[in-house]
Amino acid sequence: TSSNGQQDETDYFPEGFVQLQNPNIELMDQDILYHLGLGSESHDLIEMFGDVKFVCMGGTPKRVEQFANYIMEEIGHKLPTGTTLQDISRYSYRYSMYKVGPVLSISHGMGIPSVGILLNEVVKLMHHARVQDPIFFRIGTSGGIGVEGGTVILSEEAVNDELEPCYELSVLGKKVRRPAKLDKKLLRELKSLHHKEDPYETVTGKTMCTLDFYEGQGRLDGAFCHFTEAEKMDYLQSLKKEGIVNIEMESLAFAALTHAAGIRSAIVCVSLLDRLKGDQIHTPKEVLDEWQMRPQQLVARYIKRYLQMK
Ligand code: R2B
Ligand code: URA
Repeated sequence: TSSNGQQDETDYFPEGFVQLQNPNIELMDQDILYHLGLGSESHDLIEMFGDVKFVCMGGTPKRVEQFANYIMEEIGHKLPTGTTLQDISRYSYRYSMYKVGPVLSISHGMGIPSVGILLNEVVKLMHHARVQDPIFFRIGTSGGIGVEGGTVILSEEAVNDELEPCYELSVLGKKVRRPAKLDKKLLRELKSLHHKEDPYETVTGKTMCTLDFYEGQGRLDGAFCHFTEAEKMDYLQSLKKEGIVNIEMESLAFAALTHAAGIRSAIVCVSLLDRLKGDQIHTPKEVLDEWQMRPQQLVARYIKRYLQMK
């Protein structure tokens, strides 16, 4: 650990347990993970989650439920007889969480605040459950820049709208900046799992994270727009020149908070459209559903390979 309390890529905590950078938690009788509907005294978190290795997050409850069913099939995991897959966080009415053996599949909602709250609680969950060296994935959707719809995009880093790889949060009224770094080795491994036969491309590049889907991503089709199409195109072209391949709304917090916690992580998104060609998502739902399986397939290949190597 370096003097600023951040870890670099290879410098993880002893024994791989997830440590909290907060002395208060150990002093509390119980830690309530409010938005997950769990607590460190009300639940046996070690028994429930101690065997977790992979945490996969996606925006919607439906997609993460689907991923849980898909990964169950892929890794050949059997639920105990008479039981079905249950949303562990159903009583929180906020996020959905499914567990399939070593894999947790959790919805994060839309935007930085939503994924940020979730990550605080999931990092604490990893700590309380004494999980060792977990790997986090965001499996998401995004708008491509010069990239066709259906393309899989692996993020090299997350940048803010000033193109800095930096997540900024106000703490006690002062801006705190944290590096939005992703794990380079994990990225290379994921890239290598693209198959030549896959009927789509898998590309890498920078991901821009915004606070809005419409004006904030230069769309002409929101309820508000005070710029021209030419200004929009200039802006998107300038992003492309800077190496930005896609735009979405969670990567900054996801990258920065996993990095700050010493957790290896990667972001795998599918592009829903090429923003250089339009703003609205016209593609039929069945096609979008098929596209959204692509990041899931790549992450499933990684998980399967990991479990086979064990
Ligand atoms: C991608 O898709 C959502 C907006 O439609 C947002 O959560 C994101 O990052
Ligand atoms: N998600 C986004 O944030 N932007 C898009 O254009 C598509 C999905």
